[in-house]
Amino acid sequence: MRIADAQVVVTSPGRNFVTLKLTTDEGITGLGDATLNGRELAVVSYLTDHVVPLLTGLDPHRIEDTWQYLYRGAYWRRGPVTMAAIAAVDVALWDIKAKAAGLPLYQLLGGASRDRLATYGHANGRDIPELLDSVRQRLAEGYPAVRIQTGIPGLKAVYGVHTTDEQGERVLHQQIRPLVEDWDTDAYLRHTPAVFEAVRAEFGAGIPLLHDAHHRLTPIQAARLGKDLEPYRPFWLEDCTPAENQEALRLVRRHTTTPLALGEVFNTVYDYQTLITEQLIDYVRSAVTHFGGVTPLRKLFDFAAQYQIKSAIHGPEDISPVGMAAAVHLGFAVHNFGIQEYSGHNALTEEVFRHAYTFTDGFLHPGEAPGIGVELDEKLAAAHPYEQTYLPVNRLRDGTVHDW
Ligand code: CS2
Ligand code: MG
Repeated sequence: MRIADAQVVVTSPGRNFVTLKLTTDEGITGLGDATLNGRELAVVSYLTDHVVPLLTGLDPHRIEDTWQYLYRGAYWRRGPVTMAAIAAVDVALWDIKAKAAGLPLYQLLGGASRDRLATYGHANGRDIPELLDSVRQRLAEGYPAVRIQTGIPGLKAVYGVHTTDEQGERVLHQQIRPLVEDWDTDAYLRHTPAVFEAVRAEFGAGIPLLHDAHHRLTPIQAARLGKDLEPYRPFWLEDCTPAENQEALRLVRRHTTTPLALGEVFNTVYDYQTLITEQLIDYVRSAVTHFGGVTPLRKLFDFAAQYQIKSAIHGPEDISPVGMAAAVHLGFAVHNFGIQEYSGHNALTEEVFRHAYTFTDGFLHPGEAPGIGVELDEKLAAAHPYEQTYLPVNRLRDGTVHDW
């Protein structure tokens, strides 16, 4: 068998997605997600201009070799654009191989290690009463765990809380320039324990509560928050401090027993090396799409398992159903599965990407369709072309740019 064709499909059924579609000379197709939120066209070019010309004629069964060829052959290694492009090829090849075997992908990854995948959903509110309603909705949908994010008194717009326009419509991203959100760390540090207090008072001690600090704290501020949240026993505190300097987590770890999750912006194992070997975190967050595919992410999970660290694959709505399907197959097979983030997608996206994975009462199952189990409706995809969007930018009260 040989790769006969490679297409990059860009579509925006409510938000932008980039998908690679490979077709073999025997007519088997494979899909891979290459979506990098806010920088989608960079990956489109990397694939179209530099990778697709190399794929035709290759043996699709040589997944590891193709991965190494694209990683080492580029000379310029790592980074989100490169690894998203390589991820799309990797997942599409796994899709082809599993389809050729007539098996769902998880069967090629060692088979099922569980019956279903526990997920967590996003609950948010501009204030605490609105958050409590949102938690109630997620629990009613069956989510076994909930991430809680709120607005901060005195701040206009904050990560994780839907920004709405004058008509109350959710503003996702500015089309022309990034939305500017505001930030005040001290206000956030004072407010967040009160949020946990209110949710615990309303829903009790039994619900796993997660929170995403979204890279906004210094290590000592992260230590402070981790410690202040201990009485509420969070399931985890995510991205508590920017971790390009992995040693920063040593300081946080010294001060708090709150479990730490990190790494959705990481794209190779080297980003995690100290964090894992010194057990500075408890969950690794990279998505299949941003980490170079199933091949390297499986290796990361096996490395992390030696240090009792678990998977928690990134799964917001900007990971397409193709990327989500790959995540569900991998999470179903690995032993050290932790939890799967799942925000779901809007109805139109579900029509463009028909998938075999199911979400039932808070749990995911990959389904038994051969491959990753996703079909792309190219005609419907073409009817919703790319729209320029940016992720928001954060500024402090004095105007200084801050991590968003
Ligand atoms: C967030 C993401 O889901 C999360 O944990 O950090 O929603 C993140 O903000 C987006 O993926 C950025 O595109
Ligand atoms: Mg996050």
